[in-house]
Amino acid sequence: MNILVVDDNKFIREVVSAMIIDSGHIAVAANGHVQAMAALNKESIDLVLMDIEMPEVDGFALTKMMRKEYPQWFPIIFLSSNDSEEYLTKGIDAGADDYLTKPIKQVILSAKLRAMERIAKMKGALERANKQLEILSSIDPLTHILNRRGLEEVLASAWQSNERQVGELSILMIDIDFFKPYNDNYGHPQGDKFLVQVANTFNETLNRATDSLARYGGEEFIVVLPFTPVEGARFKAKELSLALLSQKIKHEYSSVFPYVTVSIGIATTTAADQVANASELIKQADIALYQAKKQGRNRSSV
Ligand code: GH3
Ligand code: MG
Ligand code: MG
Ligand code: MG
Ligand code: MG
Repeated sequence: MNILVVDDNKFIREVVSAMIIDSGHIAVAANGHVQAMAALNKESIDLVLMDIEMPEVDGFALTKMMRKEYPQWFPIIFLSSNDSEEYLTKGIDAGADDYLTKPIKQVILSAKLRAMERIAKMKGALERANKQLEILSSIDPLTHILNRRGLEEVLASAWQSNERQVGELSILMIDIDFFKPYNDNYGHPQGDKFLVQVANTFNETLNRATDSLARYGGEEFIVVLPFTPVEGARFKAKELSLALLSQKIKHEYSSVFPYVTVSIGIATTTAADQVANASELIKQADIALYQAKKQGRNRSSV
């Protein structure tokens, strides 16, 4: 751990720092609130050992200041020569996690550091698990692409940068043609396998880092194309349907083609136009998709 020792007394800073180093940690010393806050800003500090009696800002106030400025928790342990109950209570209430008295013994400090390190590690594991959950909640378990929730996040941020940068933003809504008869005849498990294949094919065909692919519904996909005007979106739609078609996935029950095809609805917005928000854009793509279906499927429509 990187341990910050805050004490106005140079001798104590040195003695405590030596103990920290002996316990296998790294010591960073600060003589008061200015140096302490600067250290927190500059380096990654895992734990703070805090003196109480200091000129200008005392340890209680500095602890409160740290808790206010840094919402990310790190352990703060008071190290004071005052062993009164009042000080201990005040210290814990100011936001500290433990209270030790000076002079401190190496073994005690070392043990307390180990205990805090254990808590900090648990907190780290919890944060990583939360982050993993957050990611998982945006992913479709079947195809491993973004789900509807993931799409909403991606589209919201694409929408925001579109407004700021006055670029153009397009989306494609892709629906598989005659997928119900595909399922009914080849079986649902085969239908699922096919959906995975579609997702993989689309993913491989999308080569811009800014483009995103999501599973919007059962057999509906949405592609978000930032910085892409309508001509680009049309081109991308063509590319995606050709990529799928080139795989020649047999579909004897399709009325348009002996292979699986898709219909695509395209919607584009610019900074100045009439599409009010991201869900409006999806609505327009849905209308365009309906047109493509009505016009005979295996095509795209704006
Ligand atoms: P259209 O050409 O008009 O799109 O006809 P369609 O048969 O594809 O009709 P629709 O778009 O309404 O497709 C709905 C069908 O998609 C119903 C169901 O059989 C299939 N489907 C939806 N979600 C899943 C899924 O998760 N797995 C599988 N295997 N099939 C699904
Ligand atoms: Mg002091
Ligand atoms: Mg559908
Ligand atoms: Mg439909
Ligand atoms: Mg369909």
